[in-house]
Amino acid sequence: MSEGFIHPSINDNAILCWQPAVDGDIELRMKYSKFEQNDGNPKYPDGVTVSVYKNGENLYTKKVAAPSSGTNEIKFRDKDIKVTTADKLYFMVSADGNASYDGGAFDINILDRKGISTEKDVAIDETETRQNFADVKYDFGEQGNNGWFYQEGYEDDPTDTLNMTNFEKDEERYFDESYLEIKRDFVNTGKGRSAVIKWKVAQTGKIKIDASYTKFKNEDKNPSWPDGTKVTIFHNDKPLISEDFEPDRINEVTKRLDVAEVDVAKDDFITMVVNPKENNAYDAGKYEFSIKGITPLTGKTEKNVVSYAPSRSNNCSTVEDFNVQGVNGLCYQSGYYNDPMYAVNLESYVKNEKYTTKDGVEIKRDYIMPGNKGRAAIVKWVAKEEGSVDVLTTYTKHKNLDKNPEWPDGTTVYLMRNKTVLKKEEFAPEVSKEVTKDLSYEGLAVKPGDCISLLVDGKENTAYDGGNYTFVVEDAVNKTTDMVNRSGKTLQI
Ligand SMILES: [Ca+2]
Ligand SMILES: [Ca+2]
Ligand SMILES: [Ca+2]
Repeated sequence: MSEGFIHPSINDNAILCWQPAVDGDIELRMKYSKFEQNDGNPKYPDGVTVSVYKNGENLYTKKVAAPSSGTNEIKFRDKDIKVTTADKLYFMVSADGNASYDGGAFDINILDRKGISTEKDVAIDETETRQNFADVKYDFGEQGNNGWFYQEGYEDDPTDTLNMTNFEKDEERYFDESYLEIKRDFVNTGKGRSAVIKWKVAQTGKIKIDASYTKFKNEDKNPSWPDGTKVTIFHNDKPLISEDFEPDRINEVTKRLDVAEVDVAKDDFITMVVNPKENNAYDAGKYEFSIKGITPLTGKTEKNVVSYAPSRSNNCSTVEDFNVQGVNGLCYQSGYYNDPMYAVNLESYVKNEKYTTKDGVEIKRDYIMPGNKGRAAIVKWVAKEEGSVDVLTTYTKHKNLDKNPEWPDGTTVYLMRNKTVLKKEEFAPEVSKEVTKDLSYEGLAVKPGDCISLLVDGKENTAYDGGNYTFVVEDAVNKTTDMVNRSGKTLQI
């Protein structure tokens, strides 16, 4: 018996024994490889029997033949064994009829499973309606944030996985003693542990998945030792796409694992599993993993709140009319794809002051801030009647005061009628001055229900993307008829 070898004799079983250090729950993973035989009479070796016992209780028994070439491998896994320090686990190899070529090797892993948690044990904050838009790059943080979980797994299994417990806030990483490590854009497998990044589906519908994995170079002293990784994207337990990454010594290798379309139900899971294969040497890599909804967002829109009552006309002003959703035809929304018709009303409202979201969208009567991962901030007005209107609107980009002035990437601002772009302006992240641009459009023909939107897109990041805006619509024909007493006071125009 040695570290990599175990051989029974004809009269004596070979036995390894393990005794728990503390009372608790353990997971046992056992592999046994039966080495090949080279007997003069290849029919003679009769293999071995491998057994696992907890004290006198048999947990597993398997007959393993001696192959004439290569190895025969068996695996046994028990995820939940209760142990006390008085218990003993035995791993036994018996020679059976004869001990000819009965050599083999154990690989035994015992994992402490006390106090484990899974995605089922963590409540996701659903105080705002969660949408099928998520991106590890932006959402990375505590377990459950925007539906994401960072876990350890075993081989390719996406379902039976455990939350990593050691979240190092300052380092922005999950890390454990097996060297399993997950960051917002970096992943390393652990010894015998797969890295699992899992997202809980927010709403029933159709989504697309954008994912990629970049395998770093193999720089091991023993270049033939690393065995690469296997990366798979699952919908629940069903693999959608899988790629193998060889331990390339010369190149970093990037492969995409995109899924163009998949039907999902609320509370399903979309999971990336990075399997270390047999060892985790030089398994580190970069990754991307994001979800985008295809079917419409969940929530209320202008259709739920805007009235066409006779008291309303083709006039509005955010400064005058800022209020609950729908008042005087105005809605304060966020959405994706730079499409104001792919948007929903913001839900969190501080009376007479602002609308906000947890991920940073903010709209006031004169201030607007977009969200990340493509979440635009939108001020939308719905036309009351057919006619011609003047849309008077400006946007003022605040100064870029970021410590790293290279990082902010500015905004793009659109004026749109329904899905059509009427005006578009780029705002660079200027460090020295505020920049105001006018996106007004005079003499715009509208029909009842047409949506006129000021849309602010934060681009790749939303650093210093806040800006002031004005947004006024005036009926181009009946300018004077409705200037008074819309909101109970006289307008000073
Ligand atoms: Ca034998
Ligand atoms: Ca590996
Ligand atoms: Ca930006």
